[in-house]
Amino acid sequence: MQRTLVLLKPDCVQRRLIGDVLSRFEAKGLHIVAMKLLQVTPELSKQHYAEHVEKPFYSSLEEFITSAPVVAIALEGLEVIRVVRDMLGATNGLQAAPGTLRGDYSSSRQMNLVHASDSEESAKRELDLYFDADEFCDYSLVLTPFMRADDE
Ligand code: FUP
Repeated sequence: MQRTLVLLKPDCVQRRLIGDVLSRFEAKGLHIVAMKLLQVTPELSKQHYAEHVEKPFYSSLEEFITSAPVVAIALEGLEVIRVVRDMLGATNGLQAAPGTLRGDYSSSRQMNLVHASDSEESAKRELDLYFDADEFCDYSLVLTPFMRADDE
């Protein structure tokens, strides 16, 4: 079982697509174990996008990610890091396949609606950035026996 950090970015919040995007994760059977609306500060942006801070596009990226609140979500599931990245599609909405979230809702490289961790290492680092340990809810879903077999 894995956990991943998902951010519904300012474009998602402003375009009132929170419900649509969340419903895709729920329909897929992923387990929401933490969730909150928050304002990303320039400091948090620099921590989150540490690998991009020196890149030419960083100032524009920081301006965007701090421009409105985001929804931070911790999702749990089998192979959830890869599953969610596959659901998002390519980084650039213009290249993302139809049927993926970015393919269906984004026509931009920057305003691509949703962020998701890309490895176990980044998932742990990013979950720690957005959530305290006591913000994770430990509960089971009554429908789990209808979502996957015991040996999966
Ligand atoms: P991803 O892993 O899909 O989130 O994409 P990257 O880590 O490559 O990029 C991080 C964010 O920077 C993406 F949301 C898109 C944004 N970006 C720009 O705004 N401009 C660029 O030139 C490249 C990436």
